[in-house]
Amino acid sequence: METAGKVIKCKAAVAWGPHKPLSIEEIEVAPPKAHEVRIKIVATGICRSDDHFLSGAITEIKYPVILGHEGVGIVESVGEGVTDLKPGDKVIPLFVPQCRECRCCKSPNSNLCYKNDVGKYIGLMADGTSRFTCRGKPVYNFISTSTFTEYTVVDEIAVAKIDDNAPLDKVCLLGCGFSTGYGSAVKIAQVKPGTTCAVFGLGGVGLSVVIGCKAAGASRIIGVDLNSSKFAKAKELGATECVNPKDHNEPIEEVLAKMTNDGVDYSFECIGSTAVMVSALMSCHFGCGTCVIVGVSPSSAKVSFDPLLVLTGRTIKGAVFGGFKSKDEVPKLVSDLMANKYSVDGLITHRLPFDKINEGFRLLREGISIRTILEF
Ligand code: CND
Ligand code: ZN
Repeated sequence: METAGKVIKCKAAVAWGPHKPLSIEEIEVAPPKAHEVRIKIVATGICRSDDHFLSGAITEIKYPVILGHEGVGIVESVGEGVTDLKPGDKVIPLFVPQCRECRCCKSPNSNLCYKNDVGKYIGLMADGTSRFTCRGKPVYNFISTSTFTEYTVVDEIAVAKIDDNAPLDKVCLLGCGFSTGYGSAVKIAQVKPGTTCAVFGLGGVGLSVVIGCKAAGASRIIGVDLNSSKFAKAKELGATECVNPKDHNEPIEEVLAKMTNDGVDYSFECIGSTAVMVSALMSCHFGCGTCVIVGVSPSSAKVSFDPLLVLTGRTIKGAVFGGFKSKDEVPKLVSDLMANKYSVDGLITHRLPFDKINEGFRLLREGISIRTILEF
């Protein structure tokens, strides 16, 4: 392409600090260095995790930064040494990379590549530098991806090539929300047919857990949310019942215990509230229940619970990105979507032009949207 090797000037939503709206700015995106890939982003979703940084709930991140981690795009150019991608390839950036060399990548039981930036928030390429500048200042990247920009640069271990015919206006959700929720049910909990599940938090992630529980053959899927306007959609996607804790005087774990003969087989926390994490743990059966933590909690949050809860036989576990080994498994998730093995249509409630990104965040904060897809 004629832009290869040159600095590209383009539009991006820059976060200059917490508690401020994103600012649409012209930025410069440097060409990819060795083992890096420059991508033209076509569509990106807004996930609650992006909002954790804007709202100041997670404080470790450095500014200015370009957020966004649920995107899809087309390779513009590749740096030296990149052998598995070429300009024109359709790709999904991966917020959990897969280097295939570290202990996690070599273990069948982990997907958290050592080269991930989740929780560390260093915000730089593998070589320790940034490819973005705005108004003469370097701009940090976000968990190996940065998709709130027309062009981004990622390390080759943080991008997966997908089918040439993939529907780009949908598959961006496989970059985070859908895969995270679906994998939490089918891969981390390994929900079995005929079982009972409770899903706390019916946003894009929780509803994807619902889709996963249904696909796995659960016979009861109980949605739990403080916002009852989420219930219709949850039922459409597979929830068999929904409960609003506000409608009950007893704690939600007691309500669920009564409904399920002493507790569910699997509970999922998809909110990021430490109080709900404990409720979710107490909601699963004392002898054979499994609780999966999916939500991301604020910086310095701590969970405390009676150890007897697990001593009696409960299991508590968690995962990022649904436990999927990203570079290997995202292309398969895309193929399965194209083969109609599942659908993400129900998760997409809004579409907006990229410039309306702050409106997209408002819809999420006010509990109106599930996923807004921003299109360039
Ligand atoms: P979203 O905000 O859309 O959904 C959260 C839902 O929880 C909303 O429907 C709320 O009404 C509901 N809720 C809030 N508080 C309570 C409560 N106390 N009891 C019951 N319901 C409540 O968020 P999302 O679906 O985009 O993301 C959910 C979480 O998952 C969030 O913490 C995000 O950061 C995290 C996440 C994790 C991962 C991962 O890899 N593990 C990846 N992406 C996002
Ligand atoms: Zn996410």
